[in-house]
Amino acid sequence: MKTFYAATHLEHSPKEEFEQGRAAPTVEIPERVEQVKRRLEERKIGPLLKPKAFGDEAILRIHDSDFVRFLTGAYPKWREKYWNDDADAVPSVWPARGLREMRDGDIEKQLGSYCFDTATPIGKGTWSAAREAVNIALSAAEAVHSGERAAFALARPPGHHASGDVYGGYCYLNNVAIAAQWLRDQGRRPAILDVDYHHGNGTQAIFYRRDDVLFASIHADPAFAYPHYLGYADEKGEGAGEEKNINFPLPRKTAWPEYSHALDRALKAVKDFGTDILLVSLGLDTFEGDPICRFKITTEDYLRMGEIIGRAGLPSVFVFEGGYNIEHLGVNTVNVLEGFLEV
Ligand code: SP5
Ligand code: ZN
Repeated sequence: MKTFYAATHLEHSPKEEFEQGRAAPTVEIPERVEQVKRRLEERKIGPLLKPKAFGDEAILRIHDSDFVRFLTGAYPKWREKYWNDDADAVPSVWPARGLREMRDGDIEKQLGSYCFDTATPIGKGTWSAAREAVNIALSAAEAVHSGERAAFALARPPGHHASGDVYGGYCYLNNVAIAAQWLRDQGRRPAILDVDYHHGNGTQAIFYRRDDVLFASIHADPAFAYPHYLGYADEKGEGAGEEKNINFPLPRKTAWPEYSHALDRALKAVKDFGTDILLVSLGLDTFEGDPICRFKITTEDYLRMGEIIGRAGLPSVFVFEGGYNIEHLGVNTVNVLEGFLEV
């Protein structure tokens, strides 16, 4: 299996995020991707390739141009306002109910309007890393579109929490959605299976009213887990998109028997959709040892997860999302890919 990787992500290295009432070191760090890269090299499951440079058109099929323009210039604008400080850009005020939703002007105003949490800082290298992550996802999609059985986009920052004009959850541009749209534009019929612990609210929002891309997500119940405001079972799509959005919210401490049941149901929906290419939002934060999550998936289970996905018999594009147990992240990730390849 080909893996696409670029070192650009190393420059996206936020210092802290804000949650539970305080600033804390972020868990979305460069070492995540570097661990997976090392494990891939160890296991020799295929070449590590540099991504191709795709134009902005593919991004603009999913994201609003004002949003992309904002992300491109946010850090310089922040630096210009706070020239005597070196902190990353994080919002501190939001246009909640009763306030005006204004997206232009002052950088503080823009941050609150485009970002939905306090965990997604914009630093010096954030835009170039997010931009390159898109190239990585598109390169993997192109490889599979051209006939490979599967490919892996080893990219960060992740993408599934970002929608057309809102970012958050460590995500800026929605890599998997951009890749799915690109595949649509090549005439394919893609489905997205999201196995990250957190609901892929951005991906859901992007395709919610559409009948040409299926979104199925297995995640921690938002009644107790991030992102809290989306990902419930009654969200089934709207208008043309009716029944093309499927959520499987699961309780705390979910282990393999219950998880695999949801996975089977999700893949059945993927097949019934007439999918001819599968994109997997591959988050490994369902792991029993994840520092910020509460599922009980084991290292062994990830092999089985890969096998079950492989048995769906679809050309598959794996796009890296979350997963924060640095020590086990490499093995867990590559286990999914090896499980897939064993089929
Ligand atoms: C891509 C991805 O996995 N994004 C996840 C973003 C989650 N950000 C906030 C999570 C807050 C969880 N806090 C739990 C603390 C337990 N000590
Ligand atoms: Zn996650």
